[in-house]
Amino acid sequence: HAVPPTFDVHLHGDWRVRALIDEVRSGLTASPKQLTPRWLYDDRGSELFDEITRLPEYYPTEAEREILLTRAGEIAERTGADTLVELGSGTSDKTRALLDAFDEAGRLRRFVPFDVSEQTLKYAAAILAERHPGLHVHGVVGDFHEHLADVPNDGVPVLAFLGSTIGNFYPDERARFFGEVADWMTDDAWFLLGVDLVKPIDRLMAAYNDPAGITAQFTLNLLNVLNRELAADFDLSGFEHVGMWDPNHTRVDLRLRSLREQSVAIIGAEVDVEFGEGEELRVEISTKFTREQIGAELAAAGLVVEEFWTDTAGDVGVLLARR
Ligand code: AVJ
Repeated sequence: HAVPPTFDVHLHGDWRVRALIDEVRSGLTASPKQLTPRWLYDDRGSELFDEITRLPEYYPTEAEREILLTRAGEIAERTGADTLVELGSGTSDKTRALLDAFDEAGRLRRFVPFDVSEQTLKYAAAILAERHPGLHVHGVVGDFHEHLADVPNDGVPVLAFLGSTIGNFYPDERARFFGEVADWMTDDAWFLLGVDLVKPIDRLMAAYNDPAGITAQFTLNLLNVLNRELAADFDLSGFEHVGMWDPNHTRVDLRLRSLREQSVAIIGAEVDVEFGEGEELRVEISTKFTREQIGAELAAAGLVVEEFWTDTAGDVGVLLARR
C-alpha cells in the first residue's frame, strides 16, 4: 500500500522573481559583478546541467554515484536511520541507491526531499511513494538557508547534502550552513555530505571548460533567464564563458566576460547595467576540498567526521558526520 505524500510549502508565488530582482540590484551594480548560481537552473539550465553530468570530462556525478552504490548498505547499517532528508533533492536521482539500501535494512519510515521547486518535488514525491510502499514521503518546498529548522528531526534522521552542492557556497556561507545543520541535529542524527576533492588543474579545467562547449551554454543561459524573467536585453553574442582555477580559495570560478563595452537594460529590476570590455560577471563557484579542510570546517561547527569514502579514482568524497 502506497502512503500518500504530504508537503510543507514555505516558498510561495513570486518569491523567485523577488529574490532575483534583489540579487540583480545588489549583485550587478557592485564591483566585481556577481550572482548566485541558483539562477542557472531554469528548465533549460537543468537540462544543460544534465548534459554536463554525461560529459566524459565531468567526473563528479559518476564518481559520487559509485560511492553511493557501493556504500549504501553500509550507510543504512551504520546509521540505523528511520528518516532520510535530502537537501536540494531535485528529482532524487542521487538517493535511489540509498533508498533501496534503506528498504533492505528495513528501518526507514520516512523520506523528506527538500527543494526550492514545488513542481519538481511533487513529481519526485509521487514516483518515490509509488516505488517504496510503506514509506512516508514528506516533501518540503523551501530554501535551506531559511527553512532547515522546520524540517522534522525526530527519530534517527540522516541529512543528506550530495552532488558537491556545498562547493557553491562561499566560506562564510558554509560556516553558517554547517552551524545550522549542527543546530538541527540531535545526538541521534547523521549528516551525509558529498564534496569534490582538490585535483590537478588540467582535470578541473577540462571538466568546467569542456571542449563540446556545454558548460559555456550552461553559464550563458543565465542571460536568457534574465532576459525572460526580468525583460532584460542581454545580447548573448556579446559575452563568453570563462572557467578558471582560483588557487587561493581552491575553487573553480565560472564567469561571463563581456566582449565589448555595453549597456544592458534590466526592465524588471529597473536598472541599467554597464559592462566594460573584458569585464566579468561571476555566476558560480565550485569549491574543491581536502579531507583535512572539510573535516576542520565541520569540527568548527561541532560535527565529527566518522566515515570518509572516496571513489576508486579518489576524485570525490562522501562523508558521514555526527554531533
Ligand atoms: C551542481 C554545483 C555540483 O559545481 O560541479 C557543473 C555545477 N557548473 N559545471 C559543480 C556545475 C558547471 C556543479 N554543481
